[in-house]
Amino acid sequence: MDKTKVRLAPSVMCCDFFRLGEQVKVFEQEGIELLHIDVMDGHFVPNLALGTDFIKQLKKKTSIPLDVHLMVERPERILSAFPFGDGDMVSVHLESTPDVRPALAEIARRGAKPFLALNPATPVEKCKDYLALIGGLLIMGVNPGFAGQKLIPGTIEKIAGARKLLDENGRPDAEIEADGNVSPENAVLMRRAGVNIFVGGTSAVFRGSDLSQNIRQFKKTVFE
Ligand code: S6P
Ligand code: MG
Repeated sequence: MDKTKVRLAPSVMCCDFFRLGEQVKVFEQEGIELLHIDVMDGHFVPNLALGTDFIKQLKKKTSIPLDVHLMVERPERILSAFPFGDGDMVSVHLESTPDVRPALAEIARRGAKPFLALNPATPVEKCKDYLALIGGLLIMGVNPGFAGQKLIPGTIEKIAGARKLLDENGRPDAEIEADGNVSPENAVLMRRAGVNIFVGGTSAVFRGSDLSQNIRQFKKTVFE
């Protein structure tokens, strides 16, 4: 697979949990190649979401690779509880632990692609020391914790800065993922700035009731 292939990763937190199986089937039918899983611990972010048992069950039901977004304090302490492996992606936040290296190394050791996630207030330059250890950067366009927020001004410029940092430091192969208010309109600008993985939440995949139509429309507007 092209290392920086353009992909839409629906955010499972935004699914209708009473129709989860049906909605995952739609993702499979629409050729979705990544499912974004928000894990929240109530400490790193002021909310709780998706845990290890949920992810284990989901993995049994679908072969779509997972994109696990860990919004937890000290992720290195809890990584072993998560069922990720070859073909999956796992993001840890730079702000979530004093040293992010052990977590990134453990994710890679288990065959998944380590991503470094950045809160809106964290400058991209702070990633410089970790560029050799990552498969990509996850740039938050909103403060993590809740779906349905508005894009923080300056996010598009920050993405362009992240792309420049990666390219200038020998990592043109590294991916950039955008998370938070990734509407088709914002995603067009994000793509131009260097994003190749788009998290689809309430602004894209889950607006209205026709998920298939939303996915098709998003791909048509942003990918083509
Ligand atoms: C937010 C979380 C996200 C949301 C997604 C929702 O803390 O990390 O992945 O699920 O942002 O998308 P939207 O379009 O509602 O902002
Ligand atoms: Mg997320």
